[in-house]
Amino acid sequence: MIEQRQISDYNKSAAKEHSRSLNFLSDVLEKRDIDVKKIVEKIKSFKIAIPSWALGTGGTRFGRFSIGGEPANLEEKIEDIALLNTLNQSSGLISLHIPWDIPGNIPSVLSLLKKHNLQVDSVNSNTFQDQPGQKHSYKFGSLCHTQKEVREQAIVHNEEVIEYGKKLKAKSLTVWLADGSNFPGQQHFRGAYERTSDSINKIYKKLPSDWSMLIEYKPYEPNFYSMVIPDWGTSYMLSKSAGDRAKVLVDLGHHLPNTNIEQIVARLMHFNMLGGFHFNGSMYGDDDLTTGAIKPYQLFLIFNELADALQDKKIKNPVPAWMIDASHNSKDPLEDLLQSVEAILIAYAQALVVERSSLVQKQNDNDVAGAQEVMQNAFRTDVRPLVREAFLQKGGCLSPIDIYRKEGVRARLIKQRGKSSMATGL
Ligand code: PSV
Ligand code: MN
Repeated sequence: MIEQRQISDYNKSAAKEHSRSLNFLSDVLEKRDIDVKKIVEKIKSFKIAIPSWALGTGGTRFGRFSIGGEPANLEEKIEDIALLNTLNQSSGLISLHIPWDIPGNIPSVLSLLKKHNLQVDSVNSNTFQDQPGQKHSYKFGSLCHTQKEVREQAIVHNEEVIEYGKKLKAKSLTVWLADGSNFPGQQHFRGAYERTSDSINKIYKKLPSDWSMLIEYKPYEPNFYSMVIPDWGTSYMLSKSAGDRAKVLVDLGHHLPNTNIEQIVARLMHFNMLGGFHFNGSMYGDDDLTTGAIKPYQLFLIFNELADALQDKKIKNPVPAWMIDASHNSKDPLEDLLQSVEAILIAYAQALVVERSSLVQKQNDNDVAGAQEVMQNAFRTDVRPLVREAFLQKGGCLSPIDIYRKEGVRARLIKQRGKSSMATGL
């Protein structure tokens, strides 16, 4: 859709303005003793997975408004992700949800991925919906179900997902359960936990030895009285009982309003238990809005904890698997994803310009106002030139969303795929 030549032409036209703002920022940061080159390298190495289900317009229970030109199959989804990655060179990973995106022809999917230099990230199982022809229903739960046959069906599904993942060279399985209850008394809490833990342990045993398992929590929705895995503590306990390669996955939208997510992140990193991360933006709950659109300061604070732990030699937690988990119904999904990737990298860059030793000093001295100054100084620094420089150095575009619009990509996709093509997903 967009050729390398068009990207270089765009970059040439924006080069002067970019160097002016980068030089200005470099001066500011050098005065703070911050190594600009190192930061750009760190931004360059940050890779975010795009979920195969976020490329179409999302819907709500009140309706879905297709934008047109949506990818109708996995191959077209891969093409869309390739386009995003051509522009920002930071989103070369695809996360698949099965059975929404069953890879029909594995060799051709693999060669398409190779052609576009993309890799498969975590594979996700789906036991929150019934599929046509499925023997047992998940209406009253899956891995927690009171009936053994239902639990077994859900376990077998997870094993199938692992098999697909092995063929596609994935290295982790993400498990998110909708299991829970809507009314007090409906479910025996301890029994439901025990059955879930037992099922997860069985799935874990089927994981290849170089795989990890990511256990995602969510406080409510689709069940509104209780969820079997409502919080990071439950994910943590389930992981501990499954084995060393089971870890917690934090989805930003899966917290009650005003939860201190950055503290959860710090705690999990401290115990080497943060395995994965789902980015999205939220006002109230699991709103699936664009990352950073509503609470950019919170996103920065979360990155501050991640960056702090990642540079601390005492912390053994490897870099978590980053993924965007959003799909909105009022935007072009590709524009939404470009904005999310950029917002994530900006928050990361802001965290990298925190004057860390000064912050630690202020914390140790109980200099409350001083510590706040350090944090806000970093947050209020316009670090966008660093992110643009990272795009540029990797062969991407200085402004992915601008070129996407100028080249009229959506109109061309509609022409190619039709006005009513719909992507699979929620
Ligand atoms: C559930 O709300 C969730 O965050 C899980 O990660 C699912 O896999 C995904 O959303 C489905 O959109
Ligand atoms: Mn999620």
